Amino acid sequence: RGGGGGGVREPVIKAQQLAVTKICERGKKQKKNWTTVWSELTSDQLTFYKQQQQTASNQRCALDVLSLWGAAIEWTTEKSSRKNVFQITTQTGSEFLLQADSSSTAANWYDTIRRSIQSPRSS
Ligand code: I3S
Repeated sequence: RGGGGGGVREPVIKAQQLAVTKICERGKKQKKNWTTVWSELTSDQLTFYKQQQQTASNQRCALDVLSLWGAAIEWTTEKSSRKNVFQITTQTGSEFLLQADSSSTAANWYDTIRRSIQSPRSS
């Protein structure tokens, strides 16, 4: 499988601006820091970029790459005062909160990510 680092890349299923904060990294609690990022979903991972566009100098730098293999997703109303927040917990014990002001946008991401988790491309 192509990882985030430059192997074969799966096609992008969904891409949009979302608010995200990592609250736990490999089991270690992180200080909450919401940022608006450009999120790209493929069948096996979610990648966050600072911006949508490539810079003139070809390579985009990912802020974070979240592997969906063995991940869990759930809505949460307790971990943030924001609305439309859902949490993704990775196999490696990292926790991300994702949020969109539009409930339909958030629900659409939730459903699409959940489908990717449930039926990853078997290649
Ligand atoms: O879960 P918390 O600690 O209430 O999260 C809030 C804080 O991270 C806060 O930052 P400071 O600790 O520097 O005040 C953020 O500004 C808030 O956005 C966080 O809460 P929400 O409910 O927005 O996720």
